[in-house]
Amino acid sequence: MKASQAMTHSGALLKFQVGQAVLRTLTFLMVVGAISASDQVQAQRSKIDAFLQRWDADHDGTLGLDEIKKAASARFEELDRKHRGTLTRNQLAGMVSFQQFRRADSHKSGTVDESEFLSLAEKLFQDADKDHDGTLDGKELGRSAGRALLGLFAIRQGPVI
Ligand SMILES: [Ca+2]
Ligand SMILES: [Ca+2]
Repeated sequence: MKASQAMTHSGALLKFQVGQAVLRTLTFLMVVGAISASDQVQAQRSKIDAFLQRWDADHDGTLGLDEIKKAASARFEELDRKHRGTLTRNQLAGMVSFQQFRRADSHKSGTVDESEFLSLAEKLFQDADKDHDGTLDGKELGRSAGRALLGLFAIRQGPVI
């Protein structure tokens, strides 16, 4: 074998080996990605279940508007640590979008009071109630509109901050 041929050969072999290593790494990352995605779905599921169980006062396995309003009222009080009766946009950061906040702030005071917060929860409840039966089941809570509602309670997909 000539020197140049040997070089080409080892170059090709090196490329092949690098290719194999990259492939292995990609496969590994894909597997890890799939596992963590299903972990996240699992974590999300158990958060929804925990939320459902906590607020399902009549134990029918779903959340009605009155149950959501109770949860929202408790959430408002939890967030309003200084008992001002209002929440600023900063206090709701990461839970509601800017647009949601503006829409919720019907008095245009720059803050959201408890009745405005409950109206927002009611609106999100209605958006999430896809079959319009007046209650939210686990499936409806897991959809994007359901997750928007759960966002008020800081229960959302992905890491909770
Ligand atoms: Ca219920
Ligand atoms: Ca429903």
